[in-house]
Amino acid sequence: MSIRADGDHTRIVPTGACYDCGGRCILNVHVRDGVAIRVDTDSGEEPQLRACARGRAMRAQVYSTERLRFPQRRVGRRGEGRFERISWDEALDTIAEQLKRIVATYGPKAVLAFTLSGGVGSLHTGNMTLRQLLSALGGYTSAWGDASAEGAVFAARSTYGTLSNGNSRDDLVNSKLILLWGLNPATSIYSTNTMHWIMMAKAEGARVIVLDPRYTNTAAIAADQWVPVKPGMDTAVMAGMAYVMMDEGLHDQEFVQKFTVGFERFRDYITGIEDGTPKTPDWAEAKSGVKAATIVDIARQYATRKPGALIAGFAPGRSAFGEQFHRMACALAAMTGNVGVSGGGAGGFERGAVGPMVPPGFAKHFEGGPYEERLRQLDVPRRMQKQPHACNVWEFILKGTGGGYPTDIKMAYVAFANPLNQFPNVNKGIQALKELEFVAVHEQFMTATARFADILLPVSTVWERNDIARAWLTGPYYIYMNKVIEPIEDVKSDFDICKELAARLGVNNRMLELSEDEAVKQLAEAMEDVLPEVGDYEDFKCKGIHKIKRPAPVIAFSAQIASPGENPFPTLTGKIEIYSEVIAALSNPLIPPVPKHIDPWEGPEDPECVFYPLQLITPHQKNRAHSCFDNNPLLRQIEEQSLCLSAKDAMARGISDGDLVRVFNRRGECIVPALVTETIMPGVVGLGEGAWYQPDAIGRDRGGCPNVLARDTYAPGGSFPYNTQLVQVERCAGD
Ligand SMILES: Nc1nc2c(c(=O)[nH]1)N[C@H]1C(S)=C(S)[C@@H](COP(=O)(O)OP(=O)(O)OC[C@H]3O[C@@H](n4cnc5c(=O)[nH]c(N)nc54)[C@H](O)[C@@H]3O)O[C@H]1N2
Ligand SMILES: Nc1nc2c(c(=O)[nH]1)N[C@H]1C(S)=C(S)[C@@H](COP(=O)(O)OP(=O)(O)OC[C@H]3O[C@@H](n4cnc5c(=O)[nH]c(N)nc54)[C@H](O)[C@@H]3O)O[C@H]1N2
Ligand code: SF4
Ligand SMILES: [Mo]
Repeated sequence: MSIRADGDHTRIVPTGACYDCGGRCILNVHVRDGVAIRVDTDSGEEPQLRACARGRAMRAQVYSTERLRFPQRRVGRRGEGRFERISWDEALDTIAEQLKRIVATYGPKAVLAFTLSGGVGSLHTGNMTLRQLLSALGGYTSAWGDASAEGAVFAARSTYGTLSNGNSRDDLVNSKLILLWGLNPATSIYSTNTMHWIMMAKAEGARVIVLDPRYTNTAAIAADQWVPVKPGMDTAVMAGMAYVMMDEGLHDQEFVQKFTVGFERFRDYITGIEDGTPKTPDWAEAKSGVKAATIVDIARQYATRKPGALIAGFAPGRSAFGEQFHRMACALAAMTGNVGVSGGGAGGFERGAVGPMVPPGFAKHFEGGPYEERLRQLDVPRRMQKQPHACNVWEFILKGTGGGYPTDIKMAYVAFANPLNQFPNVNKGIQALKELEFVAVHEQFMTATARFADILLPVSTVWERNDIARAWLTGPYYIYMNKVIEPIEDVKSDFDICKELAARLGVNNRMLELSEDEAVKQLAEAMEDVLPEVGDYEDFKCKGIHKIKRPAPVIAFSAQIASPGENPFPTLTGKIEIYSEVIAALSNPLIPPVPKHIDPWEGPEDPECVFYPLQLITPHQKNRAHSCFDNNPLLRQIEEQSLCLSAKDAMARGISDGDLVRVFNRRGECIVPALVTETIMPGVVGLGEGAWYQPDAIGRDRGGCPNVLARDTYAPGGSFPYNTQLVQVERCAGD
């Protein structure tokens, strides 16, 4: 087994990967008499996969006194949070009965499966547990839309025909210029070792530019230049850069001619031939707050300091027209000839070619395909006819077929997710959850969503079961997540729960008939690359880690660039589609076929600014993985939940550092301490995502959950606009 003895009674169990936290690292857990007593991390061969603060605080997570330890049934009103202990039999019987009743009365589509990013491995995920069960029962409704990166997904599909657009991270050492556009890997990890490779690149002489409304940890550590940009206005800056390159003849005309389609139409937009407005640096300055001279300077740097990697972070894409940000980044990468070359970067979704997050069957659904299939992927209204968008799922529940949606939802089944906290518009979410006939939740903690359960089942953590994890986005390795300890008290894994429910419901499902070990092995087999790479499976389990050795970094599209005749891009035209025929067929002016800047709703030019003059962004925080770890006492000491605002905006409102402030808009309000700082640009405020929603007696959120304020309107291409919101802030009188 996966165990090394160290002389006394302590076993060291190699495991790793915590939550959907931005990384996947190695944890070596010391276990004595069945109790995890200490956590170590990778000290093996380079590059090491070393744990962050959160990983090192996992013991406090697993053994937290706040863990749910037994099944519970709601007493009191739904959402009130009053429960009584019941037996597993009673709990599972109730869920089985309700599922049967609802499916028999309304059909299987009345059951909404809420499974999000709580599952880290391969087996212990929504797809392999709850969705297997519900499929066997006849089906279910699920919402579509990737809360992280739907804008990047849209851009990658439409421009390149694949989500695997990323060079492996070790290739950064070959870059002469790195643009971190809305990216803060010192905090968000963004694949274990991203920061490591950025620092290695710097040591080799690379110049790093960070474009972010906040002066982040990454900017402080790595940036040669920090460029604050107004949220949602990044595409204007990019358009200004494109203008400079075209005007000064700095773009790579030969590359453009050979490998792209539609550059001329993009040029017509940029130069203003199309709409009468040239996208000059002055035009971009007026929108973005970035000086025209700076835009000229960055454009020249990116066009001449080659190769250059422009990494377009997911966050600016989580905005009103997020897909345009990512499409425009791809266009700039292509204009400068940085696609398919070492040290460059293509933009897009940037999943690495080796060790990506590819569950079985994923590639078939999301890559390439004939015209009709591509149209189906990009046509949001058409997708909405079948499936709700996760961004406005509460509206969908509330209105149902009466509001033109495809189904009436009667039951929510939640596992691996905390949607009330993590989806936009918490107050609407509360109304929606109250409307349902039945709510079942599997959870580790009493989260905002768990409080709305009728039946609440306690589940295991990653340390209490076996699984396999891949890298987060990119990285050449696999982790065998060995079970470290027996499950605490009376908790079960989601897999075991679904097996027991399948038996009660008398439904057959191949996956749910296997043992945990067999199921993990089968998934390893289904993931094609894993077994050939790891070789001896038992040895892989024993070591807990397999790092793939490669002679050189993997460069996305290198084959397409090396021999274009033989290797077309996986698009309809075989080229990089700066202009997309498929998008043009949508005939939606808000999704133009060439990338464009479109002023966001709730941006600096929205009339709502009179009432709510500040742009709110909701970054991911060092001390949490979304809402996970928020209640971890060790991590609480790292960062307090507070509203970040500039000294200028604070002074204008008579706010001092540490004062309690009220952040509000038409959708809700949060009361949190203010962090007055020079590290955020005036006009913009920041409230970290993932803080637990904690309403006080009159319904004001005291936890600082930004989704109380968030607008539940998805972008035309499907992005969640978490970073597009207007708010007002005022000093909070009284307590
Ligand atoms: N305002 C704002 N909101 C955001 C974002 C933002 O930037 N701003 N980011 C979005 C992004 S990128 C994401 S990915 C989503 C994440 O959205 P969610 O996936 O809903 O986020 P988590 O808070 O990680 O919730 C996962 C829940 O699963 C539980 N869990 C963990 N392991 C298990 C398990 O084994 N079984 C079960 N049953 N439960 C488990 C955890 O306790 C936790 O409550 O949030 C989105 N929300
Ligand atoms: N510590 C930590 N790490 C995480 C997570 C976590 O919860 N905690 N979650 C993981 C997950 S699931 C995901 S999807 C990723 C998300 O990773 P990201 O999307 O990269 O994370 P964010 O922190 O939201 O945003 C990165 C930076 O973008 C800036 N930003 C926000 N809006 C804009 C904008 O409009 N323009 C520009 N130029 N910059 C903007 C923010 O100030 C922030 O510094 O992180 C992963 N890593
Ligand atoms: S980045 Fe994620 S997997 Fe790595 S130690 Fe931190 S929480 Fe754990
Ligand atoms: Mo995410």
